[in-house]
This record gives sequence, structure tokens and C-alpha cells, in this order.
Amino acid sequence: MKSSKPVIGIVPDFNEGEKGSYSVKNFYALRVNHVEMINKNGGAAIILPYDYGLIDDYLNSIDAILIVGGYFDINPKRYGEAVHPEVKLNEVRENFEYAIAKKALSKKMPFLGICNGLSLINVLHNGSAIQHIPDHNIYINHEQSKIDGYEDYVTPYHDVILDKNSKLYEIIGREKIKTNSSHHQAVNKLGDNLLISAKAIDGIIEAIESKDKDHPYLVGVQWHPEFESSQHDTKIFESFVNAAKKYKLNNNDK
Ligand SMILES: [Mn+2]
Repeated sequence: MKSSKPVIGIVPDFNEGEKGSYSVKNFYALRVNHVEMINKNGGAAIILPYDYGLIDDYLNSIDAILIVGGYFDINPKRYGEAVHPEVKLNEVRENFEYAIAKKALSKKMPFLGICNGLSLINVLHNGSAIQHIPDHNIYINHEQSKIDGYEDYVTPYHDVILDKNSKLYEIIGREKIKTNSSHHQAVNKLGDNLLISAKAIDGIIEAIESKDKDHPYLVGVQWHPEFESSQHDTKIFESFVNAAKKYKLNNNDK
């Protein structure tokens, strides 16, 4: 794609067609706010349909990849655990994301993972997940939609403490922020070559990033910055698009 702006590929959600839903045939879905956040921060978002034969072409045509959240969990078999009864699978999506994300990581292109995207980064680095946070009463509720007044995800819900030595701290410039929260899973074992950039006040890991200083941008956040619940969320997209701009400049022979 010849674009003057950095092109950012987004993998959409996959839904099986069902009577009474959007379509009786299978369909893709993506919340518009992801696209808006990329485009208003200087990027050009494109949606990547699931075609395994096109993965290399996609990755040669985009300057960054965004893996978004979804109403599903990565199959725990990927990290050697049995499936918890509260786990919801979407293996069509998981398999495609796994394949494209693995290649994107090997190319060291800017990569932002939101919610499920954070889990994917972690599992691809041999990490594991807490399969169901409510099983452990040491943690607070991380599903803000269950609390009156916080259902919109635009209202920040819990505190997050940033590690001062992280790239995320460089991006946001604050040690303590408030974010939204919509997840029943979180990082358990941290993946290899990753570091924890931020935690909630109960110790739940809320952001991870690459330890590799050469990587232009590999960040995962457990919350949903696409709702822009504060200017900190804007900074995440701004920095991501800027990383894509640099990547585009360095690969301008394509
Ligand atoms: Mn949370």
C-alpha cells in the first residue's frame, strides 16, 4: 500500500454467523475507536482479513501491527494448562493472530497489544496467564462494567503504578495513572525477554514491554486505551504511530 502515512494493520475479531446476529454467515468485527485513535494520531489504519497466504505480504505492506482485545481467551493448552470453565475460546481468531504476531515479532516491527494482545505477546514469549482473576480473592474486581458508574470504559476505574525504568513511563511521564479495566485474566508467568511496565494496586500486571532495547516498540497494555479515558491513553497511540513513522522511514525501499 502506497501511503504517505504509516500504515497500521489491525487484526479484526472473528465471529461465527448466527441467526439473529449481524449475519448468518461468518463475519469480522472491530470497534471503530481503534481506527479513530490511530488515524487522529497520524496513522492510516487498515484491517487485515484472515488469510494465511497473505501474512508475508501484509507484514511487508504495514509499518506496525495492533492486536486488540476480544471476548475470548487464549487456549491455556498453549502454556501447558487445562482449560478453566470460565475460559471462552475463539480458536479461529487465536490461530490467525498467533501466526501473524509471531512473524511480526520476528521482524521487530512496532507492535501494540491491547488486553488479549498483551496476553498474546506474553504467551508468544513463553509466558502464562492467570485464567480467572475472581478465583483469587487477593485481587480487586477488574471488570469495571460490574460497578455502577463505570460501565462506559471512558471513566477511568483503577490506579496503575508505572515502573520508572520502563518505556511506558517514558511515554506517559507519570508514575501513577488511572485506567479503565475489562478483563478476567492477567499475566501469571511473565514471558522471556519481557519486563513489567505497570501493575495495578493489587499487584495484577497491567502492562508489559520488550526488554530488548533494539526493539522499536513492543508494548502490551491490559486496559483499553482506545476508549481514551485520559490523555495517557492518547500518548500510547501517539507514541505507537510515531514508532510506525520511524519504521516506515527506515524501510522506505519497500
Ligand atoms: Mn485491570
